[in-house]
Formats: sequence, C-alpha cells, structure tokens
Amino acid sequence: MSRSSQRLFLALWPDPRLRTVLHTYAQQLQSVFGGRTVAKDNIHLTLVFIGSLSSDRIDGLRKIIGSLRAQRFELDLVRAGCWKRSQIGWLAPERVPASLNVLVSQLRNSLSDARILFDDKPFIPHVTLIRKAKCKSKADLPGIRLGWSVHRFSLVHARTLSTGPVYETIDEWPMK
Ligand code: 2AM
Repeated sequence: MSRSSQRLFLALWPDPRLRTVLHTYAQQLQSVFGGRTVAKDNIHLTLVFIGSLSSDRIDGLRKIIGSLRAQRFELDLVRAGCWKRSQIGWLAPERVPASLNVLVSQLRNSLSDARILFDDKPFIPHVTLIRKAKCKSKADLPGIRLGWSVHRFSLVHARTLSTGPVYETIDEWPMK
C-alpha cells in the first residue's frame, strides 16, 4: 500500500469501562475456544470495512459521514460463538436493533454515492474477542449478558505493526 493511502473502517468503539468488561469475557472465551485475546484497546464492532482509501479523499469522506443523522440504541450482547473458517471467537446481539441496521445502510449508501468502495458482504454485527480460535464446543461457556448504550460511531485507521494491529480513531460522531 502506498504511503498516501490509509486502511479504514467505520466502527462502534466501546468506552474504556465496557472494554474492560469485554476483555474479561475475552479471557473466558479463550479458556473454551483457545486462540489469543484481542488487545483491550482494540475491541470494537465493525460497521463497514472500507479498506485502502487515498489520503486526499479522507476529508471528503468525513464531511459526507458527518452530515448523516443517526439514532442512539441499546445493544444487548447475549450470544457467544466461534467461526471456524475465520477462527474468530465473538459476542453478538440476539436481536439487531433497527437503528443499527439503518445506520449501516446509511453509511453504505453514502459511500456508494461518493464512489468509495467497501466490503459489501451481509452485515453480521459481532465483537471479535478471540483470533486464531480453535472453536471447540462452547458447552462450557458461562452465560453472557452485556448491555451497551451506543451513542457515537467512529472512523478508524488500521495499521499493522510487528507487535500487532494498531487502531487510531480519525473522527467520531455523536448519535441523537
Ligand atoms: P473481524 O473482527 O470480524 O475480523 C479491522 O480489520 C476490522 O474490520 C476487524 O474488526 C474486521 O472484522 C473488520 N473487517 C470486516 N471486513 C474486513 C475485511 N474484508 N478485511 C479486513 N477486516 C475486515
């Protein structure tokens, strides 16, 4: 990737207190699924993965996204699971709030209008807590019930260092 482009995605970023709780769940998941836990500061829920975008288009992207109006919602993370193919252990809601689906649709439409490419696979909201998971039986998993009051979303720059991924928030927007 050239230095004049950045790898970007839009995400919900938990506040530090919730990240700590999520990281505790990550350790519980790890004892069942194996693999390695996602670093506490890296825990998030991806809304749209954009990938590489030329740096000179980022201000335009921020303007477009900043003009959207999004509604707050409550996200109840009550399901834990593991995807063998991607070797990911995750938490997810049982029911996807309508406002979350609306937000993702608005973001995708705005990106399409601006001719910005993104990963358009079906949106399956999940918080990745384990990578390189072995995905054994989840019979031993403790019950999970975690409430997340979502009132902002973020544009994030992803970099891969020798020590692992580093995510830097470029901008964030409140929800009404
Ligand atoms: P994951 O947690 O399910 O792996 C940064 O890479 C974030 O973007 C991760 O949360 C990752 O999801 C998500 N993502 C979604 N689509 C992606 C893609 N095509 N390539 C890389 N990351 C992707």
